[in-house]
Amino acid sequence: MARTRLTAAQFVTSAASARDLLQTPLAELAMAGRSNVGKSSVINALAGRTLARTSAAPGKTRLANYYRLEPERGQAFHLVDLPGYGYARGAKEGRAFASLAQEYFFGGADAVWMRPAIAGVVLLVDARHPGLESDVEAFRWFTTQGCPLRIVATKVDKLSRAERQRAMAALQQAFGTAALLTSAQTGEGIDELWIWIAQQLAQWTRPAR
Ligand SMILES: Nc1nc2c(ncn2[C@@H]2O[C@H](COP(=O)(O)OP(=O)(O)OP(=O)(O)O)[C@@H](O)[C@H]2O)c(=O)[nH]1
Ligand SMILES: [Mg+2]
Repeated sequence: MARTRLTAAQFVTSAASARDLLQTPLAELAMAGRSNVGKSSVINALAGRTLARTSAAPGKTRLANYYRLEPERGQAFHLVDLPGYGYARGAKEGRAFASLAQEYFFGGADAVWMRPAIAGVVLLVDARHPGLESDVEAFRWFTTQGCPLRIVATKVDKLSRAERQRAMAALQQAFGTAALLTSAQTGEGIDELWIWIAQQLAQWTRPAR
């Protein structure tokens, strides 16, 4: 599979709170997952260049960061790097993350709609820790909304062959669906993730205003 070619890829803006979230006619592809799972690294792997800052210390991405990608074929869209959940070094900050993600997806604590701009959600889970409660909870949260979702297991380069087999089975067991195994380091699975993203973008229809 040839790598998806981009005619442009750039950082657009960071939203620190709900009122900074963008309202544009572009489709959005959201990257969700625990802190340190590798969201920013997967964004860089998808873009084929360093767009997002990564860090060995969890909680690097504290804002919703928007990146505009323009595939050679197909429509430009926004990749949205969301703050990781499960980062609790300071409960107040943890709550702020949670509420920003909540606002992003549902427009507020009591709202039930899914942001209409969302063409799909990539839920990243660490291949070394399949089936964590917070990941399963997030999975349920999205699926009850009928949101197109793909489970993407990260950092598979860290697994031995036997561990891969075990991880695949455990992921299937935890989520009831096959996870896509990826590595931002080796590029494994990134082309396949692009295929899924392109499908979601092609199926997405711009909401009527
Ligand atoms: N070996 C390996 N390390 C990875 C991979 N992806 C990410 N990492 C490392 O994992 C750490 C966290 O990666 P990030 O991409 O910053 O994670 P994040 O989910 O954006 O983290 P927050 O912004 O804190 O929520 C960094 O040290 C990365 O280098 C991978 O595929 N393989
Ligand atoms: Mg990040």
